[in-house]
Amino acid sequence: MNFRFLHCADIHLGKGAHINSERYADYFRSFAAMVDYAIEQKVDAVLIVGDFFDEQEPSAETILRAMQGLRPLRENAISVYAIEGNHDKKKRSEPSCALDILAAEGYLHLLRPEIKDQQISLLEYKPGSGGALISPVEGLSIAGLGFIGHNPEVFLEQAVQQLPEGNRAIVMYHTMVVQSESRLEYGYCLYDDIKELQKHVGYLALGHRHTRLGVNGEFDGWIFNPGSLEYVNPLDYRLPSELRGFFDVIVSDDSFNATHIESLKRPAVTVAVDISNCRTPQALQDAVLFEVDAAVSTPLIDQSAIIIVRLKGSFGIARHNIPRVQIISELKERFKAIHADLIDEDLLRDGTEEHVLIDPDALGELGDKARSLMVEIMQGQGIAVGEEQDFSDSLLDWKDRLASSAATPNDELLEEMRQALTQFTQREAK
Ligand SMILES: [Mn+2]
Repeated sequence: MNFRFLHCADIHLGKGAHINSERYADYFRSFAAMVDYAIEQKVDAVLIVGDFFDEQEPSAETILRAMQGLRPLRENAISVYAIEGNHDKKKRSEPSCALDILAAEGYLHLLRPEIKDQQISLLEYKPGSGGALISPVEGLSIAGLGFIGHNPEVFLEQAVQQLPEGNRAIVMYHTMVVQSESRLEYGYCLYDDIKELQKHVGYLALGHRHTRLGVNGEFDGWIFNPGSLEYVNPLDYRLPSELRGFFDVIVSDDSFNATHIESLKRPAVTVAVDISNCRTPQALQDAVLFEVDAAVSTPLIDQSAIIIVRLKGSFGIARHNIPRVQIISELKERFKAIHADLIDEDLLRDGTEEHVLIDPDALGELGDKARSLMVEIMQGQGIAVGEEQDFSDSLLDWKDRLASSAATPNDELLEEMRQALTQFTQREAK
């Protein structure tokens, strides 16, 4: 067999728009650099394992630039296979999402399974009519599962049973695999629950976790996660750059040989500043600027790096007296930072955690938690038995839709909502 592909995930196109146009462009630039690599190396395919877009409803500009980014692959006949992630998946109340636009224009093949009554079906993929299973070359299958929040391990097992026998298989799945139950969160798989599937899956291509997994043979060497291409969340910046990138994978008759390639990204520095002895706002500001000056070299200044300051120690002044705005504008001015931020370490639950409530970018994760909580409440109350997940997704989609519609939703919208939600209440009455 002769097949070579790139495996990437969590591109988050559209991110950074609220910071400035340059930061917004960074995400496209990082993707473009990977596309250049794909063409130079003449790979056969690129796999995008979820969260290509940062939002469910990317702006028209973001969709346009995504198309520009994908076009060279199309021109070079490099196939692109994509699945939805939690950030860019189709809303339940709508028939299609932004990825469907790209698929309809021939930029990528969107693999999407059918899920009905808690049963997943992998239909054979046909351009124009969808499906989740494709064989790009004889003897090899690619299955795309997307993001399934609730009990992802159950759906993975169901999907694996539908893989064609005799073929080697790549399964694309937007989920995180963890070793211990204490790390388990909504949308994650516990390794013990899926390790038997190794017999049937040659390469489990993951997305969702923004740092790489699989370069050290973790999880018996068949599970790979490339990490995001760019830094996505504020706490990402402090981690080494090489943890994020994409895999270059050569499939041979008896193995998947994956090499992790670090992606191009905006340089970032995180500077920890102990402010225990600062008694005045001015002293605090001086301490921050002094430490940053020591940590940031001229090349970093020339590249307009991202500068994150983490305040440590017990404060000599009240938190609300910290001159945040002033410090951030000083950092931008003096060190030409494209983006600067102050993180108050004492407010972080745990310095090593990836999800922090004060992080505005973690709102997506918070949405996931809301879903999971809603499911638990429904299960406890016997509401929509067996369809708790679907009902919860549906309710949250409607909440979003109503929030973005006019103050008083029109009759048409209300009727649509009635139809979408009635199925769940009827089930309960049975
Ligand atoms: Mn994700």
